[in-house]
Amino acid sequence: MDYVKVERRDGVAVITIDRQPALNALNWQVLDELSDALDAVASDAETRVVVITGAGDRAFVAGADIEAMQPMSVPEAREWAVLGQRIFSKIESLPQPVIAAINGYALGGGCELALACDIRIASDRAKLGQPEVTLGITTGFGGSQRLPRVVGPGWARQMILSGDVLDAATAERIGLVNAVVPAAELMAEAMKLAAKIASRGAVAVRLAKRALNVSMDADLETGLRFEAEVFGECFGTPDQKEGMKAFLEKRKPVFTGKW
Ligand code: DAK
Repeated sequence: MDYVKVERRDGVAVITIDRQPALNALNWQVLDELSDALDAVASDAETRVVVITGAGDRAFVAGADIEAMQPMSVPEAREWAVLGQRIFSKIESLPQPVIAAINGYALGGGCELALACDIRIASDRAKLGQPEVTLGITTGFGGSQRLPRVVGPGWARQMILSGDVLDAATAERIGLVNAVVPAAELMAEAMKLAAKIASRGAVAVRLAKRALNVSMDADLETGLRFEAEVFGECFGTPDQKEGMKAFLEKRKPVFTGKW
């Protein structure tokens, strides 16, 4: 792959988007490669957590590629939006939790990529926004749907309708990112959190992600039914037996992650 690198370390897969001359902007090839990388980690039982970041110190992803989009016809733009949405939905429904380590500009499609992740940690140099209206277009990779779910309707409307770009501190204040850390510590902090999640019961973590996803779309009754379902499923796993036994024996659990 030319633009997307995957490194695996201690149960954590780090996916790096590396197209630095264009501030890691997403063109067809980057999206294709990202899709392949996601398929590979999704089916890798050893991977407990995924971290997505951008190469270099300037950008996470500065958006969909404006040069590639500029000449698009209406059907081509629709196809482009569907492709991007399909890949970002793949992130959302990946079995493992995904952490976005936002190391710089996360604009347009870059902000939408981060929104499809479960957790967002930003460097103090990050800038986030949905500037599509400044280019005469709407969001196309899920921003109008996921941003309000993350920050609420008020800030989502302000960001998407104005195109304003937020600094990291404001993004943290409105809940767009979970934490802001010094740029030099970003990957270490993201990996620390990833390692913590990777140390938990892997089946429980995967099922919890599924239940959280259901909470975004289903009514409460359906969501509660689903929660009862996955809660029950945990009790068929060795990790539930071990986790509770270890608690009662006042020791650390040794999880296997087996179903
Ligand atoms: N696409 C292509 N190239 C980009 C880019 C982008 N999004 N962002 C930056 N670059 C390129 C620049 O053109 C420049 O290339 P060269 O001139 O060196 O060849 C290089 O990266 C460095 O950028 P700058 O020289 O501009 O660097 P600065 O530090 O001065 O400025 C910046 C950094 C991030 C503030 C600036 O580059 C910028 O404003 N970039 C555009 C950010 C942006 O507007 N992003 C949102 C893109 S729109 C849809 C599907 C998807 C989407 C929408 C609709 N449907 C199909 C409906 C998604 C849309 C977007 O993401």
